[in-house]
Amino acid sequence: MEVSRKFFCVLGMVGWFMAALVAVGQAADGSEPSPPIVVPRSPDGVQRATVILDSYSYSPNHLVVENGKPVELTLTSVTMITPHNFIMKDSAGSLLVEQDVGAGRTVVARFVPTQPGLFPFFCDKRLWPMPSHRDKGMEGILEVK
Ligand SMILES: [Cu+2]
Repeated sequence: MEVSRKFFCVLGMVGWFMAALVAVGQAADGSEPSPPIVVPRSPDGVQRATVILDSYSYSPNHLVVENGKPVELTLTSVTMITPHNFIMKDSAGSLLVEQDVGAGRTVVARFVPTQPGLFPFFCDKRLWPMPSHRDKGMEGILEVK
């Protein structure tokens, strides 16, 4: 009797903790769509932009680049603990970027778009049992013209 009461008490606390985790996850929800940023071309022909990664957003989250020209994205994380990443792939396989960005780190992702179109990028990190960062709004669009 005593043992089972303790068991249910612990079960109740775990349940409460899970609910609190989910609530915190949802409170920090989503990035607003930012206006499209046309990425400028440097004299060396490289299209360079800086993207800030936070929990749970990319800023800017809509980049416009020219097809066939190299792109260099400086990915800067401003989080203290939470790791993020930057994933972009299209079904045809013309674009594949998978870049981890540790908390507080800056890394550079380089690629050359070979096909015009709209390519979503996103963070697929997740702290189980919470939704993925993408589900919480951490995504954006690369527009190749
Ligand atoms: Cu993330």
